[in-house]
Amino acid sequence: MNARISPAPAQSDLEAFWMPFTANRQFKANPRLLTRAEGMHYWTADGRQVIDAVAGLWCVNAGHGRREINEAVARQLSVMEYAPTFQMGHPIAFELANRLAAIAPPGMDRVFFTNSGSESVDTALKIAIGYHRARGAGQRTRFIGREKGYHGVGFGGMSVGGMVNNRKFFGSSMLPGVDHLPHTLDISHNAFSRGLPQWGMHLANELERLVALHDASTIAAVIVEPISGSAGVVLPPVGYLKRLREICDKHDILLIFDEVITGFGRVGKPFASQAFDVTPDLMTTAKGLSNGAIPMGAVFAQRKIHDAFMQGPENVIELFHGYTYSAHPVACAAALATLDIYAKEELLTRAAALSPRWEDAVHSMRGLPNVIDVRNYGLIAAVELEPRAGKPGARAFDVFLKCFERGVMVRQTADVIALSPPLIVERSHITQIVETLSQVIRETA
Ligand code: PXG
Repeated sequence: MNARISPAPAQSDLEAFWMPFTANRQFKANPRLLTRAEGMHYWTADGRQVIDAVAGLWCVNAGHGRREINEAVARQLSVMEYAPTFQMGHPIAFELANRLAAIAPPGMDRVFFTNSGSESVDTALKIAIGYHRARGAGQRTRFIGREKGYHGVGFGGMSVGGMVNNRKFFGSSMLPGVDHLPHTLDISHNAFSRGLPQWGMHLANELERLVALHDASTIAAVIVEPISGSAGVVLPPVGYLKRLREICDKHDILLIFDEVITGFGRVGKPFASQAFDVTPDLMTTAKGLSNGAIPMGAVFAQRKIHDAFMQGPENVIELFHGYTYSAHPVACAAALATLDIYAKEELLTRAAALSPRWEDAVHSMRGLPNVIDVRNYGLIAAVELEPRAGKPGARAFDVFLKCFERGVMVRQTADVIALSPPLIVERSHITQIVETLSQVIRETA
């Protein structure tokens, strides 16, 4: 059955795995090991049931252990475990691209496959530069990202991202010519907003300032997350994304939405761009695309972007980019089965129906000790805590640990607790998550 890890592995058994984005020494002194998952739950190595309030890492949107996905993966492995997509093709890659195009925002019906969000971001940045070059504007190479943005950990994504810790350790080893918009988190104006904050649309006008500084003719694209997840859930003020779109259009700058977190139903529509009625030129996705079962990412492009590359001699490769595992057949099988589940269970719109109940539940935490903000949209929420003096992140980390001990897995970044449950979440789960978190916050000085 399940690969069991012994309930109390020796410290030495944990040393070889250098864990990502983890306080390795702290973890290995006190490991939190997950060994089984089904539906809304994980089970720990010592047999405790833990409710998953973050869909793994914002990816298991259809819940854990989905039989249809597992069977599709097993079937594909037995038929053809691998086939290249460089100068070759296999049918389900085309089927998947068509299925994705059918749920995509208007006109975004060309799909480039990757294996992760980070790869999707680097791919989109390269397509943006290549697009301008193909149209005779090869000097447009600059990118505008945003403070607090998270676009993965490749050099491209790190450069346009705005998470200080993800940047400072790597010095100046980043893409040249990148500038950043200000972030839109302002608790002094927007604390405890329900849904999108009313204040802050004008922050989009900072793009005009950056265009004036660098000149539009040097800028390839603006990249933002419609809602930032990793930075602790940062919402776009009402009207903000539309304003970014207008300014980009005015200056012939491409707009890239990084929907790695917001894609595949998280905000009540298949994609955030549909929820916010703003269509980008390129859209990066991963995570929920394959329900986290097999790694996969995809970049959606407006047809005009794709078509700009389709010139010159027909025997010449148009885009010098791709991965050995682009459109890996097993990942395609997992994604197709995932899309079937999303369609059958109407999961890509379920968050819209649940979000009023979700909003009420999470805002019940207003007034608890040290809670300085609660923010929400779709099936996303964040509770921000007052940092302990001189110890940023310590209070929220304690809350994260205690929640896990009490059977609720949440995410913590700095002093923010983020929630993003699988889209199959029921009312009783929401109650359990919020009651446990509330109790823990009350007990955590
Ligand atoms: N873009 C966005 C918007 C993301 O959220 C990536 C790109 C990179 O994806 P990969 O697949 O390369 O990791 C992400 C990843 C968190 C958390 O808890 C968020 C991510 C990853 C890990 C943790 O907020 N997002």
